Amino acid sequence: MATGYKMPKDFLWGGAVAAHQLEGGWEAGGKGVSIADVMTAGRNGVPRKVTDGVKDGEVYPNHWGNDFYHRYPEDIKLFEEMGFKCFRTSIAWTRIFPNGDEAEPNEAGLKFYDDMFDDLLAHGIQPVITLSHFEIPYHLVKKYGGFSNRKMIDFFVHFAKTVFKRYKNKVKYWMTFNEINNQTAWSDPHPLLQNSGLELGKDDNWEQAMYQAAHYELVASALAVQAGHEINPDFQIGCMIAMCPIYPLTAKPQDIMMAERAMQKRYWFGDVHCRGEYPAWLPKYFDRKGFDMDITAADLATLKAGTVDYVGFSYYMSFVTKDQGDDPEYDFKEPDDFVENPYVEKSDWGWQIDPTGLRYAMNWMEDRWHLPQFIVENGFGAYDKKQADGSVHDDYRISYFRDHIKAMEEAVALDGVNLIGYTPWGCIDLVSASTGEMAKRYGFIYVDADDNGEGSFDRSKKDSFNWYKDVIASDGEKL
Ligand code: P53
Repeated sequence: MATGYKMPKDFLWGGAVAAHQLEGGWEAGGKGVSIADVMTAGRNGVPRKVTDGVKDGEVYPNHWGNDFYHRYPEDIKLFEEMGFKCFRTSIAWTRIFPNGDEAEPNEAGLKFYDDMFDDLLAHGIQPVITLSHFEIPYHLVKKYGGFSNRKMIDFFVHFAKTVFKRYKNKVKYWMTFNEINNQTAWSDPHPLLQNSGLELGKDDNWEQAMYQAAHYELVASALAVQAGHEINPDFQIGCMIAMCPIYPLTAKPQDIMMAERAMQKRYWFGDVHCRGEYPAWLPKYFDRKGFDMDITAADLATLKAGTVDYVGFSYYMSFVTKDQGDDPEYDFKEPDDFVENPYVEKSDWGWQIDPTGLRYAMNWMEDRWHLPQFIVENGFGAYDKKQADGSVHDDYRISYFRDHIKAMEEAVALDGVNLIGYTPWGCIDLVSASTGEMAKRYGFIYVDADDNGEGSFDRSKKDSFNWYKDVIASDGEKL
């Protein structure tokens, strides 16, 4: 057993999920159709399909998730048993505004979260809430083109204000847009739809569309931050960044410059969220590319006035850039310009395992953004094997967590990073965002369901359950 550093008593140990990946109940209580509801099941290496509406004969795993909608009281008891201080989930936008453009919210949807949050609080667990986690109402995609349309700012802010007011005495920690920077990989239609509700055609300029959508999201986020602070000055409202640090290929100076540009391209979203300003290189880039952006002076003032209170981020892996040749523009393009890192291992899904990268990233963000940090996702997706006696021996998951928690504690104890909490991803097995599989499991809690939604959906503890329970009970010392 390794010994870690003790974390402060008020450190928020917990777990993380997102509504569309575990709730199921996709039509329950008047819920509308979200983009996740029109995504079919993919597989490792096989992308999910997006259908034009919900079609007969297709498999839509988010329609049932892990059935948390009906089973959450049992799950919350298990979270309490592990010692969770907090539970990160999202509010499914389509439970509150089924189409997204209604004036009045859906009371049944609001009531579902009231009840669930009350149950969490009764078990000593505080909810940590993401407003938009890959769950844009499908109607907003079809009618308005998602975040290609400035009107989306109003729809999002209306949604945010509605839930801020309703849960102002139940939720303190909020985040606006989940992994807003995943769409850096703009040549892939999947993140464009998940992040921004964009469905683009052959003739569209996908890269410009990504920057424009992200701009509207950043303005919407800044308006939500301001509104939230008016509704309850104690709110802590963060951004949510997918942090995968990007390393240079070698010590060759051009490789260093390439990695710097790659980091700028992946993390400018955080610069705007945290500093309220576009970084210097980006307007130059827009000019060079000939992007005619709709960014007004009023928008820039809004961004400045709506900076976030903390940096929420996910951490799974790191990347490496390839040799850029002698191009002085360093036009890094994700993911084409990534190469494999020979110094690290990979998961079965090719995600590079790099605990030191977590400590590196925390230092990098501390130096750049000077804000408290909250690790709101970290974890290991793996094929688990349930034994005849019902046990799951997931020592590989324990080993991933041990190494990453150790790196996190070093960043706090040795480097002075101000860290609020740690919520491992998919603390209970749920549907994978990228592949739609149930087989890519992250949980401490096993859910008996397969990729087609067959199974009892019964819950059971994996070996990692008791391991994480001991970590929390020892304030992170017993790893
Ligand atoms: P899955 C890509 C890269 C890093 C994190 O991912 C990502 C993604 C998009 O899938 O997503 C986050 O389920 C996301 C969660 C997601 C989790 O990481 O693809 O915030 O919704 O489930 C793990 O293995």
